[in-house]
Amino acid sequence: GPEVACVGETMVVLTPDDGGPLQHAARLVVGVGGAESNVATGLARLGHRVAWVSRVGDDPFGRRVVAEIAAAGVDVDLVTVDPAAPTGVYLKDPGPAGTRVHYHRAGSAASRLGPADLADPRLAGVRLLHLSGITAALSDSCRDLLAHALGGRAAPGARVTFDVNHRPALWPVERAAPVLRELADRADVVLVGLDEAATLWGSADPAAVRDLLPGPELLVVKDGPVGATALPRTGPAVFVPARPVDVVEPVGAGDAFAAGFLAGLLRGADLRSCLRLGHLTAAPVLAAPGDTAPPPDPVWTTRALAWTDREWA
Ligand code: KDG
Repeated sequence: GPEVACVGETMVVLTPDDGGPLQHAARLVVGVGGAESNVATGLARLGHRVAWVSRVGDDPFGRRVVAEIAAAGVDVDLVTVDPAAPTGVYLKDPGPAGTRVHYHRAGSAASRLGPADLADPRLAGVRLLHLSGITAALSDSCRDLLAHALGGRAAPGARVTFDVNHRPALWPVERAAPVLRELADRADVVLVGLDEAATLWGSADPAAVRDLLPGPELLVVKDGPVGATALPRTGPAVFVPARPVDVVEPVGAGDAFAAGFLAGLLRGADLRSCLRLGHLTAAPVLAAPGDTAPPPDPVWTTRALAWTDREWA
């Protein structure tokens, strides 16, 4: 069975092929995007056995989503085809102030996920159960699923990992902030961006985020090109700087970082190595246009994990 299960919605994503504004686009490129399935893809490419749990519509886009994720080596046996609702879609609208997203996902098949989707006995043996705050914005049944999983009822022996993933296009910050804080505080391992924590909760630094979230055994605060800090509940915080990357498109980099970090946890690595593996896995996604990218060469990864701090920086 799988070592990890990642749970959440994945959509078809349509992007203007010329990189211009959506309003004037003549052609859209079809891709697949979803935060949790991006994490699953990253973990599979790093050699881990990982399942993606979700719902898709009984439609061509649903079949495309499942086929692409399966092609990356992810177990899709626990994906339900739900004939009662469509697969979600989102559009990217590139503009001078960055890319805006437009969602067509209200009432999607994945918004009908609920606790029953976690009842399969194959999930009982996973070591990590990965969730994100996106799911909290989708529906009441999705919030029930998160409560069920964070209560340890889906996979009793698993550590529950939670990426806060605030998506401003899904819900206003005033509604998201208390919900995401409450959910994150009940997870075992939490990942959050420092900018995201500042937007949601006004936190200025990693220690301030830790004060707001005393529950998790481990908190990871990511600060983009600066680096990332792991703050265990007991013991000193560990900071690892990011290495310079020529950024092409950042979407998906947080998910790749999560995949690398979680792979480190699965391998029993120390926190510094987990953070390094996060950065090393995020780098190729930052340097590529899509949501995912092939992982770094394992020979190079092994070497980079053994470097001294000076060699790394
Ligand atoms: O992390 C990347 C995701 O944001 C993207 O793939 C789309 O899952 C998505 C969402 O809900 O925004």
